Formats: sequence, structure tokens, C-alpha cells
Amino acid sequence: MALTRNSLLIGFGLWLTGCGLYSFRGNLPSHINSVAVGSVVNQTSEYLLDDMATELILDLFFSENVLQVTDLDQADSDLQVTIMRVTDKPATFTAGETVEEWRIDIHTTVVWYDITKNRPLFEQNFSAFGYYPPGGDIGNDNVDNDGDGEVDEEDEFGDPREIALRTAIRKISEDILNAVISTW
Ligand SMILES: [Ca+2]
Ligand SMILES: [Ca+2]
Repeated sequence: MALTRNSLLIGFGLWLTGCGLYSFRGNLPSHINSVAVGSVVNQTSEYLLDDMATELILDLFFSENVLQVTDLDQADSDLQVTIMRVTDKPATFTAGETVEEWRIDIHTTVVWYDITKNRPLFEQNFSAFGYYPPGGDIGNDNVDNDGDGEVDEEDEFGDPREIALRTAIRKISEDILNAVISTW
């Protein structure tokens, strides 16, 4: 996914006109050049989910390099992510009515805050989900568990539910980045 600022401005400009999620006040905030991605706040009881989310969001913002990622005391904007809720529910059943696949949903609230002008640039909710089997080996189940387009590759191992959480967080990270870019 090559995110250049110009191509995205065109694409998201078109997309946003029909969308109305964010009301533009003039043009892009050209005074915003950097962002702090502090620690994600975890209001759920999911152990270490905040660390996982912080890591994945930071990775994406570093790699896409849309804004300079800095410490809070040097940043002119702050990305405040709070994980509000995580729910598990059965998604599909076998003929014998046992659960074949679970769906996990993550709900977050994100404020992108303009430090220089002391006001939010946006405040939005982001949700995403992932699927996981109740057990078994996700490295050998013929399913693309992490949704990266490759089936049963080397990084599909470990706790299936954790992989589903990671998949959902990665989607949310991309949605946050897109929201930041489309604010321009
Ligand atoms: Ca995969
Ligand atoms: Ca797999």
C-alpha cells in the first residue's frame, strides 16, 4: 500500500464529499507536521492489548511516514487511542451446532488532537473484527487467519484468538491512518 500524499488527497477528497464524517474548516492543517502516538489506553480486561495496539499503530505510522512520529513534548499533534470494548461471539456453526468459528470485535475511540491550537482535529470511533477457530493449529488449517493474503505462512502460529485480535487492531490502525490523511 503506497500512500503518497497527493494520490490520497485526490482519492479521499472524492470519497469524503459523499461521506461527511468530518467537516472541513478551510484547507488541510499545514501547521501539523508531527504526531505523538502515546500509549494506547485499554479499558478492557484484555491482557497486553494496549501494548499490541501501540506497537501496531506505531509500526504503521512509522512505515507510511505521513507525519513525523515524535515524543509528545516535540509533537504538534497527539493521537489518543482508547480501546473501549472487546466482544467474542460465535460466527459459524457446524452441522452438529458446535461453534466452528468465533468472531472478535474491537471498539475504539480515537482523538487526534491539535496541540498547537488546543483543539481536536477529529474524534471518531473505529471498530474492526477478526475470526478465529475454537482450537487447532492455525498454521495448518488452510485459512488466512491474519488476513494478509497468504495462507498458513510462517507468521500464522500461536493463540488463534490473539491472531484475530492482531488482525482487528491492524485494520483499525489502517482506518486511523486513513482518517488522519483524509483530514488534510
Ligand atoms: Ca495469512
Ligand atoms: Ca492458517
